Amino acid sequence: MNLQEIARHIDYHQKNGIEMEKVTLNYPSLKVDDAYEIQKICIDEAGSRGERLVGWKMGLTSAAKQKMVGVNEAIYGRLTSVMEMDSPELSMKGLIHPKVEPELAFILKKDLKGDRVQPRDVWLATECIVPAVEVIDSRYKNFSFTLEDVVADNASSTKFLLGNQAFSPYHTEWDKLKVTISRNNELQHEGYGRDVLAHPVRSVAELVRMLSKEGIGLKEGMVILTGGVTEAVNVQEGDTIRVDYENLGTLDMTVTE
Ligand code: 0L1
Ligand code: MG
Repeated sequence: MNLQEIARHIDYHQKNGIEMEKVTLNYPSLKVDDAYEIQKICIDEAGSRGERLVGWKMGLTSAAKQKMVGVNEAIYGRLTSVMEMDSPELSMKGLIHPKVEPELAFILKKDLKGDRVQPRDVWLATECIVPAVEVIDSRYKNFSFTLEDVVADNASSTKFLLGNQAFSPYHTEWDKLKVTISRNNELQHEGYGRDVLAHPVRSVAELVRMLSKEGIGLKEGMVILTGGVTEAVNVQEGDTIRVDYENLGTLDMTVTE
């Protein structure tokens, strides 16, 4: 099994927004570690086109999301500079079947590394927390995949929007924050910060511990998407999305051609 070749295949479909068959159909013996290696090779390939690694995401951090896609563990993916939206307009160009989900993003002021990192280390390393929206768009047909497939496809990472207002990590009890997501003025889902691995700070700590297996860590200035606070919502051209973060404000997104 040639991981470089599989990565080239996935990178092509990611870059061009074209759907594909699950890679595990042709490579049923693919292991999760191989899939993370493929993910890394794809991002190196994107790096050779000028994309910079700006952060990381945790995915499948709630029991509800794991059940929805039939995968039993949290996963991580890499965020690059082209994924960061600089306006709340999401163009459907290059997207296949996007979904959006509310997130809480941590922005770091210190590096974090090691297999024993605890929430207290994360607090000391966090500059601020920002309400965010993630756009996921699996390259697999029908959004259907195994754990190995979704890891190799960079945890469906596609775009993310950070709110304009950052908050001190000590501003509120993030696990008690209620978040709702509406599409075209109709409530779709609601959740609480605690739906992300009991507390979003735990998601960052878990990410650091997972990365330590690859011998890497998080760097100062990076953005960490901690995981969907609610289920994801399908979007199409013409939709408007509003995410309400209780007393921390709202984030709006419009979906265009
Ligand atoms: O961000 C997420 O939780 C999504 C991870 C990948 C699974 C999916 O595409 O739904
Ligand atoms: Mg997410």
